[in-house]
Amino acid sequence: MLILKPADIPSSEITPESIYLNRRQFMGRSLLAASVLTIGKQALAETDMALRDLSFKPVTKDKASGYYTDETLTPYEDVARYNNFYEFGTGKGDPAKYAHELTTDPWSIKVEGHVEKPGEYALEDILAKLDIEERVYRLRCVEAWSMVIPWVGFSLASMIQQFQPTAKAKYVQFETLYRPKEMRGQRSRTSSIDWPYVEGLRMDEAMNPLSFMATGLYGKQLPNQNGAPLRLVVPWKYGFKSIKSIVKIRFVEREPATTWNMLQASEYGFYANVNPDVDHPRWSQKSERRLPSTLFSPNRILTEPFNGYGEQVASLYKGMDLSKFY
Ligand SMILES: Nc1nc2c(c(=O)[nH]1)N[C@H]1C(S)=C(S)[C@@H](COP(=O)(O)O)O[C@H]1N2
Ligand SMILES: [Mo]
Repeated sequence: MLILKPADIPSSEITPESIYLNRRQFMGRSLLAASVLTIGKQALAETDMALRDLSFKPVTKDKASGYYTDETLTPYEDVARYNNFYEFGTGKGDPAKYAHELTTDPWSIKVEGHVEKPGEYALEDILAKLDIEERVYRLRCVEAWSMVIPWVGFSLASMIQQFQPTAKAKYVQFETLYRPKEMRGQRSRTSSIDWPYVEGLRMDEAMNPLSFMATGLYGKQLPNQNGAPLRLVVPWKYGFKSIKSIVKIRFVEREPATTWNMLQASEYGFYANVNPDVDHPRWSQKSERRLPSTLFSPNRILTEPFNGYGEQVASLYKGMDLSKFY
């Protein structure tokens, strides 16, 4: 395959970040092709190259909103190759290897429960009414690694408003696609997860302006392994709350069941707010490995309460004992 590189950038400097920053000056597609091919994983390269450019309002570089951080972005290849998406296997490399088996078009979302406008919506009809924007968020996995990712999408609140929840809607539950034919992890007999993957938020958490639905990252459509075509991003909570490939949204009165909580309630609570003071029973949560992280440069940093978004969200939990509601 032909590898195109713009002559004026030394290949050593073709990082996903420089691609991202230069995409409007150069031919974005050939640059992406060059960088992805150097990763060496042919299957990923081909599927990622086919990802469409999205149009969106670039992030405003205002840190006070929480929508932006100037920390170094995690390179594209780490974001798209080191994943948790158990529907495709439990290894960090499995989603990038197998998620291309999933078809994401057509896609629709079922909306149920306490809403004025329940029904099944085609994803493009939902998107047509929303302002697509960019957010640069930290994502902190419960396994104590983290990334900084430039997402593209829209606020969860703006989507929820379309469905007009009633006063009885106290929580919202999300459900991932169940399609074992295309999701090999769902066919695995050793998996202990009771599919489909489900997650949930309290209504005020869902309506907080930081709660985000992503349709893309690094200016492109979401790679399947990152939860295409639509996934949640809740930056102050552990990564497992950020459910991928959503097909159902249900508005309910009581705290809904969530996958990791059902699997091991003593380790994974409903709230799952990032909290360096509450250790996971099997490991500390005081610090994290910011990816890329290697044996020789582990890039370990201290974890902040609410993943650094305390100013925006701490008030949601006023009066709650966060070691009890972990
Ligand atoms: N449906 C589904 N969503 C999921 C998961 C999963 O296994 N299945 N893993 C979660 C976990 S543990 C993390 S850390 C993030 C990882 O998102 P990323 O791979 O885009 O970085 O996705 C979350 N969403
Ligand atoms: Mo995670």
